[in-house]
Amino acid sequence: MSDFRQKCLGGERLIGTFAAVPHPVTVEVTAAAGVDFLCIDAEHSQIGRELIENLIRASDVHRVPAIVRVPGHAPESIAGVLDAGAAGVLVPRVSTAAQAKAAVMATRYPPLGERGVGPGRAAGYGYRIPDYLKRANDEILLAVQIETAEGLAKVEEIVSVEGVDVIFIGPGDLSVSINALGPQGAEKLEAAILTIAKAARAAGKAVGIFRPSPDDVGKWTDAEISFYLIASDTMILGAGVASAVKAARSA
Ligand code: 3PY
Ligand code: MG
Repeated sequence: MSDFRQKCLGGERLIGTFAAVPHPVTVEVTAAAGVDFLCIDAEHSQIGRELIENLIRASDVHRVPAIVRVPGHAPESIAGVLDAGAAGVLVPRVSTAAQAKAAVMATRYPPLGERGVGPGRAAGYGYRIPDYLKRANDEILLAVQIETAEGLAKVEEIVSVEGVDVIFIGPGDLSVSINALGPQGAEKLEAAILTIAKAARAAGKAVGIFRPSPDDVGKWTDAEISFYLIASDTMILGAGVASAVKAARSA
């Protein structure tokens, strides 16, 4: 098993961020800055399939595992990023056990799943297929997002799906889907997050969450959430520039 997957499954706290800027320089800078992993966001950024491989390569320069949030559930987009060398996938908007099972099938080679064999970067461009086949099922991380009202209602069936490693909570979509927006919805949203985290832990799954800032990581760690995506390169860049400019203006 890869160190990365082992740490995830063991519930070790891991801190990463989303890569949303479609350029390898940003990924290289982020990877060098000390994250435990990063997640290339192909769902909500304009990062296309051809660029993903170079972004993974940029992360590899600093030996930082790069997972990819795929745009949807299509097995071919999951296979494409794994062939490019991603350390795992984050599958958004998983609302049923059938969708979670399909993600397992797309991520694992037979007999565990239905991933197709090909000469991609992960398999040494075809020169190391047998070696890659031996280790891929063991090394690749599968995280699925629960972030809809349906997913919340069906949480027990989703967390029971064998082969899912991390249940990742998307509070933004969840708050919209269950109508828990803004400060008035905070209590409802928190209860939903805790319901998902508790069910996932009871089923032996690691739990992850997106947080826009690191401020409340301690609180969520107390709820046994261990896998964090904190903001994104665009959010951190904007906040850093704003704070430097503010400091300079008040000097
Ligand atoms: C959400 O909050 O909806 C997310 O998907 C965060 O990653
Ligand atoms: Mg979301």
